Amino acid sequence: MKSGNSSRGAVNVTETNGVETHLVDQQERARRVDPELLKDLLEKMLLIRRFEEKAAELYTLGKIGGFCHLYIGQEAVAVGAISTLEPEDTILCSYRDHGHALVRGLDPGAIMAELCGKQTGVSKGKGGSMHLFDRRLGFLGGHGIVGGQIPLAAGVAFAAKYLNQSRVTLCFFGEAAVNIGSFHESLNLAQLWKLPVVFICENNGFGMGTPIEKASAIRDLFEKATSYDMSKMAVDGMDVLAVREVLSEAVERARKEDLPTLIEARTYRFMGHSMSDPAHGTYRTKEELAEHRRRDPIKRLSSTLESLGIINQEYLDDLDRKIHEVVDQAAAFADESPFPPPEELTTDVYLP
Ligand SMILES: Cc1ncc(C[n+]2csc(CCOP(=O)(O)OP(=O)(O)O)c2C)c(N)n1
Repeated sequence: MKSGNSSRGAVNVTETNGVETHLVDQQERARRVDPELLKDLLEKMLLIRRFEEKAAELYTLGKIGGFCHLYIGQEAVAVGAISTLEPEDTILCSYRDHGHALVRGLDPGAIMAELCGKQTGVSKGKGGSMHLFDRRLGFLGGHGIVGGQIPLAAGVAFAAKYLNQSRVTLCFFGEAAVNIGSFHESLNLAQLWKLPVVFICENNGFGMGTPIEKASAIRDLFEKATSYDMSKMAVDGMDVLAVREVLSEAVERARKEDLPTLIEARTYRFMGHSMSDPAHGTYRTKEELAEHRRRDPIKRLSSTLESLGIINQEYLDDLDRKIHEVVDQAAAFADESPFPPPEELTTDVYLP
């Protein structure tokens, strides 16, 4: 497996029927990381979880309308990956974008206001859940077209190289996007033109209700990079520290050598595809869902940190209380904010 040469970031995997087993467990990884950073990673994952629980509540109350795709279960991917970036770097992702936006530092109140269609939202209430955006923070969406962000990310990386800027682009997408033609066109050009971009496939096993086995001729999606002679890695997407290690290596390769990487983060979504689907749906059993919930990335990191004596139950309770307050304030801000006025109906939107 081509994965770069760093023993620190490379994933030690034994391939058994396409399923990887990590040889280094999370405790060992944690010992190599500053305890303050470990606590920060935990806080960010918990913020996403609590924010989305609140979003689900507001959706049920009819305060959020339209599409709303929750990220619950996948938090370790966005948190681990984005924790490796510098402020000048850029991020593009799919419509399942609340977590990525929160980690990048977009204001929780402005995100919640966007979900509620309010004028104070990050996209002035006109983008909604799928189109979070903040150019100043290098957060270039939130994209509703499956795979649509992949060629855009290649273009953003091309611009960085062309302008001689030391700027890395992270591009997140679901596993259903790897069968889109522009995924292949983008990977080909990214390697051919040596672009500073990291492609992160968040393989949560399902494209809406279609399991990956029914949509892809191969199981190891990271192998798709082989066609383009691109570096590639698979990682346990439920382990925030494993994700961080792999991303550190890929981001460094992009920044120092102008070389792209394809990463497959194996994760799982605990909720339905969107708010309009029940959590387990008809395409998976309650038992399967329960089994994956045992891999919960937040519980995993908090257990690791407790076992290392870095945090205790009191710390966790305080943290949770603090995050609940942030999320409640975000919801109140969204609720109190006005809807865009009628005269704004045609501004900032594409009119054919
Ligand atoms: C080009 C295109 N085709 C179909 C759709 C409808 N659609 C929305 S989400 C989705 C599934 C995508 O699954 P995946 O890429 O694995 O991401 P996930 O939802 O699992 O995060 C589909 C088919 C779309 N938005 N865009």
